[in-house]
Amino acid sequence: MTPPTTKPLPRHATTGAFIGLLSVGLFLAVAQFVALWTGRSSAPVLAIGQRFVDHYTPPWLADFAKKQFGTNDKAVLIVGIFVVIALIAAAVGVLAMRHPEFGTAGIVALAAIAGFTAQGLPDAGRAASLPAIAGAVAALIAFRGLLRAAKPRPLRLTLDAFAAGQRPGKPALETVGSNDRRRFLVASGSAAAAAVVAGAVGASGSRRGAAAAASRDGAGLATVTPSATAAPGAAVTATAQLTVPGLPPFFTPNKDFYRIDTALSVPEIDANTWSLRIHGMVDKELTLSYADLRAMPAVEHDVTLCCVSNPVGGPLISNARWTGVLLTDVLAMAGVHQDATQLFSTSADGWTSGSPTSVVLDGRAAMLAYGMNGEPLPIPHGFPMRLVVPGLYGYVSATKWLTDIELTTMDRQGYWVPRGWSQLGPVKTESRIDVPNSRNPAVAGLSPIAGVAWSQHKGIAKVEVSIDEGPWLEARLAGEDVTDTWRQWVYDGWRATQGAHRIRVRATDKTGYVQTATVADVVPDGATGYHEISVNVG
Ligand SMILES: Nc1nc2c(c(=O)[nH]1)N[C@H]1C(S)=C(S)[C@@H](COP(=O)(O)O)O[C@H]1N2
Ligand SMILES: [Mo]
Repeated sequence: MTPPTTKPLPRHATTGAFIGLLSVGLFLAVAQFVALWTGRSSAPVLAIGQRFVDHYTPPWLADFAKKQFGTNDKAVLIVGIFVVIALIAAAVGVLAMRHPEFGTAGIVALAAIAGFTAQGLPDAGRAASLPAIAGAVAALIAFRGLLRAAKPRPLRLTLDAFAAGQRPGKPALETVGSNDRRRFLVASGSAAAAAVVAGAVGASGSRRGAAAAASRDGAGLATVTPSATAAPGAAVTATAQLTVPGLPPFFTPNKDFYRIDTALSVPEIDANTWSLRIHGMVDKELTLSYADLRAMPAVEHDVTLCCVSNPVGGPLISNARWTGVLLTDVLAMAGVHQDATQLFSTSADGWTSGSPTSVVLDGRAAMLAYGMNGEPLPIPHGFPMRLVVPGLYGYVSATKWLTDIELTTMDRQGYWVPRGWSQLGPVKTESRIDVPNSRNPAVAGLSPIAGVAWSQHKGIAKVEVSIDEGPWLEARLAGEDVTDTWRQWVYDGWRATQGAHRIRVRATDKTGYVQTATVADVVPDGATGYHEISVNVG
């Protein structure tokens, strides 16, 4: 007869893996719950993920992830971290069935990694390691309890049993029965229920988030006096909008505005406690509050923002009317030194960006923006304050959740520069075909071809299309709002015939430069080549 204490390994292993998963699940859930007070970014998975993004992602991997998953790359990373943690938890759980020290050590190690990582993040509060500590305490209690519950209870021996040859610590087969199973079910069920409740409440939002949202709701937007308005206003923008079904609106609604940043959890900033520091090569260092900036003369300006990693024909471009103050007005108060060649900006989450002062101070409407399309800056787009510089890609200019501006030289490198991207990022003259598309297909007969073209701060002079390798045909341009925005175009002379067709587009900017046909990747300074679509006319 096999001794009753040595249960067959599979069951043993399954129980161990289950205990490991449950303990770590409780760890993560309790940590998430405590992060309600310490900020979302201090929750272990987000903290570890953020650290990974900022420090351990080689350019090729970032590039691969972007190409493979697009803007879902963050979700993929978070799921990946969950999977890795779960696998380790299960493996350590199996080991811990025989050597409980492994389980204890595993939980302590996870807490140490998560705690130090959270504490090391740029926007860490003083208590950023608290979620990990609380999670570890809960997980250790659960782990010990589950382990105890999983072990069969030593038999209380009767004299009869003793006489029958049983010995303490060696329970007979029938004692590893329903009582023990019930005990384990109750223990694991309680742990699971606690994890679900803590996790669900913890995922519902944070105190910081609520404070940020409340200060945003209370922010309102200044009424901009026409004389201070840098944008020409509604009369002109009306002609900037063509009425072609399927063409994106001239102003991108905030909810549809593309979003790109490295933040796994959006910085949640209370405008009432926020401040902007301006320092470096200036006469007078400044610290400005949100109220200080809101009290300055407001400007409105229309700027089309685009991302350097937008592929030819891609969606990472949007247009908005920004409200804010002119950067030059703010910098004039600080007094920028002649030899300061770079405006280096930092966000609350430690992201950095550098723009040449020769660009931001050349008279264009570079601004500190707090309004977007008539509402306070949405939190994902940088509330309470961001930079917007017409003519530069976002990665070298458009710092969201801005907290710091340093006037310095070109020696300092912004976030993306050591990761393989160019230090200078002027927007390239580009064009895109939006119509026809799957919802607005080409039809036999007169069928419009339409899209957008952009060359921020230079302006678009001409757009041409070529059908089936034919000659370049000039499109009709919508009215120009300002040179800092994209410009809609339509070619309405195409008599489509049944069958397959290929359409290409190219733009010419107001400097006379014709968009290049040379195909270039997005790295290091923006994609080039003609956008080409194939259509089937049924
Ligand atoms: N703090 C912060 N600001 C940032 C970024 C970032 O990762 N972090 N990304 C930049 C990039 S690459 C772009 S293209 C724009 C995008 O701005 P949007 O998300 O409002 O469209 O923000 C810029 N500002
Ligand atoms: Mo970008």
